[in-house]
Amino acid sequence: MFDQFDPAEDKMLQVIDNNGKVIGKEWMPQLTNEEMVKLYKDMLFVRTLDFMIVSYQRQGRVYTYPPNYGQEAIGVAAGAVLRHDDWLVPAFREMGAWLAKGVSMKEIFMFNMGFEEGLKFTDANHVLPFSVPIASQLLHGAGIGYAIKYQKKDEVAMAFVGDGGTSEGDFHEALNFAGVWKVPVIFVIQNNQYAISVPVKMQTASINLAIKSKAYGIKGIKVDGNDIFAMLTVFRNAHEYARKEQQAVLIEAFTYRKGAHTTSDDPTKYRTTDEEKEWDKKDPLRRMKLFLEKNNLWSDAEEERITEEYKKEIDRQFLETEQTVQYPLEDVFKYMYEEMPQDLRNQQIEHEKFLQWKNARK
Ligand SMILES: Cc1ncc(C[n+]2csc(CCOP(=O)(O)OP(=O)(O)O)c2C)c(N)n1
Ligand SMILES: [Mg+2]
Repeated sequence: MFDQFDPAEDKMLQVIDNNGKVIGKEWMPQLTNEEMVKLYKDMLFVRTLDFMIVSYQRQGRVYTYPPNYGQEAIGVAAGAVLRHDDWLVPAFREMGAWLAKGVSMKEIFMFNMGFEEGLKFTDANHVLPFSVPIASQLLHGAGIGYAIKYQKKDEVAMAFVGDGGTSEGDFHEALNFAGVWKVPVIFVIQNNQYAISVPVKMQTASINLAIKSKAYGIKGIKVDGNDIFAMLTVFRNAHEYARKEQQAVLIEAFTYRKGAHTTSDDPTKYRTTDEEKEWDKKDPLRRMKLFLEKNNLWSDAEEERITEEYKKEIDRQFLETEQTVQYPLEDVFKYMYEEMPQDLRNQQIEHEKFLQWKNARK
């Protein structure tokens, strides 16, 4: 696979076109009808959850949130390939993979409500916390890969980053380390065309991002990130290669962030509606749905029914989270140090006095 899609020739692996027609038959992953429908339902679930979190944010019930809208195929395909003991090293926009690894909706809600407990991931095995310091997680991923190899474990690490993250030193250090030490790590760049308002052409003069693999002596491939079949094929191959050959891989998943960078961003300031419309045609759910409909595996009625079910369950869990989380003031002060230093203690006393004064005024 890697040889047939040489990043130097700017080739991109695709299986279905914008109308859900199979154009790369030899790359169609082996799947039963049920598995295909499940992949679509997983993407639909991520999209529904994502929209609902944005709406909770607009109601002032969660803080800043980075939407997954348009990028659902990547996280869902990753989740379908990662095994229980494999390591997921997230950035902050791959919800399908988090859910598949066992991160709960409540934890996602809590994190976005500002609670550190949201990162405990009680039922998820080998998942690192979401990483906002761009690209820093890749070094952790490379280190985990080294540990896997050193301890001779049958595991693989998958580490995510955005297109903007490829301009960070951490990205290059992680790939260099992984190349030299030959570690089983799959680096995934979600190239969603923007780093906040900065377009990808301002990040690099390279013809694509996958080609950066060459400088580090590892395999690299560019894949249509809005084509779930293509993503699955590439992840399956990369997983097997990383595991069997004990080598790192770089995957560029070519996609588009249909939503805002975060809920505090306004993309109309830096991109055109024409561009957005072009990418609407490549929407990952739209394409997969057209494919399923052609094969009589899906219908609008089914979609409507199941979306309502999802919404009810998401809302139920969100309300439960809202009702159970508590925010003791001392957490703000106690979180940073094992033993609180005196100046912080003084701040806490001062703040408590302020609150007493404030409450007395009510
Ligand atoms: C080291 C660092 N620098 C700057 C920021 C501020 N920041 C947050 S997201 C972002 C853009 C990231 O773009 P990209 O890597 O393409 O990921 P995307 O948000 O598109 O998924 C920046 C600059 C940060 N979080 N960390
Ligand atoms: Mg980006």
